Amino acid sequence: FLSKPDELGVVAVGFSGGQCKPGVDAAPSALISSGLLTQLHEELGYNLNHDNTVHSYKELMPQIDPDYRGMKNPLAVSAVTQKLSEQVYNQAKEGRCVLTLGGDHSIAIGTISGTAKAIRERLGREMAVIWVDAHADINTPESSESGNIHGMPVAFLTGLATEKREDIFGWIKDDNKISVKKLVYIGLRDIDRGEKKILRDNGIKAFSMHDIDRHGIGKVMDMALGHIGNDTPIHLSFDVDALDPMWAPSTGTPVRGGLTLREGDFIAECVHETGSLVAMDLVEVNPTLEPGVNDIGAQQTVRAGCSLVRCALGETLL
Ligand code: NNH
Ligand code: MN
Ligand code: MN
Ligand code: MN
Repeated sequence: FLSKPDELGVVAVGFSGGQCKPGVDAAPSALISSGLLTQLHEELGYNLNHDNTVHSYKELMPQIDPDYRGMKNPLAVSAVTQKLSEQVYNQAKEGRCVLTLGGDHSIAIGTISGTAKAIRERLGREMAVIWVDAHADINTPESSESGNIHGMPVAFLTGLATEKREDIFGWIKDDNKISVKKLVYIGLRDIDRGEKKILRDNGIKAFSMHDIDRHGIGKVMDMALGHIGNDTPIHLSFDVDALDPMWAPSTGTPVRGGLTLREGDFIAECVHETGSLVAMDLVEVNPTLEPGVNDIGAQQTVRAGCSLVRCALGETLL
């Protein structure tokens, strides 16, 4: 194991400023109320290092936050992710695997920048990222059609997007970044035109739903982990919208034709089996979007999210 096997750092991030729909900030409380942390402690045996707080970072919110280079809420997202980066870094540098419960996917700017730096310092290694998502989230501010920063985290984390202003992601330094060579996507099926060009031009490894249909999830995981290489620290960033809306309907941008819950769990299990997991994000659960009757969609989505996390942390290990 590249992290202490029985310890887990937990950061709960109630933040929704990376996109326009309220409610994704309620996910950490919903996941925790449904028993996730208790299960991790009592059933999987982790010692949890958690401040028992769902952070909303209200104190960091600017009074006015005008669009900048087309980005919406740039000051807020930058300030929150910078603070989160430090929280995750502090956990990871102690050798703990770090679980972050989001929040929208913009928070990965904070989590990945924090782990990347801690892993460099602690292990002298560059970490890999497995990004499981219907979307590639690799827009630059200029290529983005929406201006939502949750569609841009990978661009800032790889240095494909940069900004000098310290208060708008200029705080992301080289030691916070990851290489495009160590990035692998799984589950893609809704990629913007500009993103397709970025993926092609940079030769980024991506397994779309088409690849999963063709090869099956087992072969795809062999190829994905083969690309990363043995013994490479892995940060798993899991957007719940990678799952088909049948399993995870309560999310801001559902896209049909996604992973079954079992395929999602399998991805998480395979990452666990490597022994190289150093951090996981679970993002984009929005329990206030309820397509079903009586909360059923939200409950289902929360349960799916809990399952993904437990699988990544070793639940199904015999
Ligand atoms: N690609 C779109 C954008 O940049 C959608 C991103 N939405 C997501 N990403 N949910 O995971 O706005
Ligand atoms: Mn205890
Ligand atoms: Mn995403
Ligand atoms: Mn997505």
